[in-house]
Amino acid sequence: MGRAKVAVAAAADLEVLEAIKLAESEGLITPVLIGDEDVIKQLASKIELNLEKTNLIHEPDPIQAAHKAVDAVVDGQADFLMKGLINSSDFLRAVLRSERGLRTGRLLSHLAAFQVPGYTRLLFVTDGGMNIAPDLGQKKEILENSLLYLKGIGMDLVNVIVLAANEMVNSKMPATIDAKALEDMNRKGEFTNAVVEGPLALDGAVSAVALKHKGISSQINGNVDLFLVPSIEVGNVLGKSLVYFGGATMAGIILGAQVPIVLTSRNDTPRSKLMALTMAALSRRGELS
Ligand code: COD
Repeated sequence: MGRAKVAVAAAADLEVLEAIKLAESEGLITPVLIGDEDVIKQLASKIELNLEKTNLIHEPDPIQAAHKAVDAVVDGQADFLMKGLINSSDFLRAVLRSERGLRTGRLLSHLAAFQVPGYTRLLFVTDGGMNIAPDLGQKKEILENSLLYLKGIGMDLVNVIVLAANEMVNSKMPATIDAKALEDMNRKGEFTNAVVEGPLALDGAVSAVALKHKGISSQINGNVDLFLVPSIEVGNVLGKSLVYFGGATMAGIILGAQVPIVLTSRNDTPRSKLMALTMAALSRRGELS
């Protein structure tokens, strides 16, 4: 695949630099580091990250660093973008700026991947990172973004559960109405490479035993690949629960922009950030295939 050039916004952070070091040594990336030069150099020497050949852009203000990182992508100096030590909303506003931003006309959305001990497949969750309270049309676009990405990395058929608190459509629970509508859209052929079922609660999505007990028939039968969640809070809490209670490793990227964008949480481990860089790098392979 070749190394991708990654512009890192507000790079003065130990875990971010550790992930960069790992990704560089795996041959995945070459970084362009934007942030406080002195702090970056100090942290780099602590972890023995060699910066001799690294393009370092001094910008101590995190928001300005995000803008300069977006500039680097727009000007062709970087292939994709990574969030460092900066608030997610501030970072995303730089991505969405109307002049020289990274919009494409599509909805941008977040896709997270989890390796969960005891669950035999990789589990994906969307959107727990960008769209706050998507309506039905936006949920459709969020699902399309994820399916496009997953097809690009080689998943020919994706088992999608549109998550809700139960299996019955209930007019007082809008998430159940949207879930049914998305299932119907798939039946009419509006999505490719997917089985889409909903509304369904989490237990039936991951356990054939739970389905049997509840008397629900499901083609997915407890083998969910992708959860489409009703709101950012559900996705965020689900993801953090998997990590903090379930010992999962998480990776997350933004889809739908001109380039893949690595959006990790400030508390993610270096390995988690490395996996997110890998997700972004794989997305380039998807574009090429
Ligand atoms: N895709 C494409 N365009 C968008 C999107 C999107 N997902 N969101 C907004 N836009 C466009 C709008 O159409 C508009 O033209 C412009 O951007 C501004 O839209 P607003 O007013 O809704 O923008 P903001 O700045 O108020 O909000 C956008 C954010 C992405 C900053 C906001 O949605 C946000 O804070 N999301 C949550 C991020 C977060 O905290 N994640 C936490 C987990 S890491």
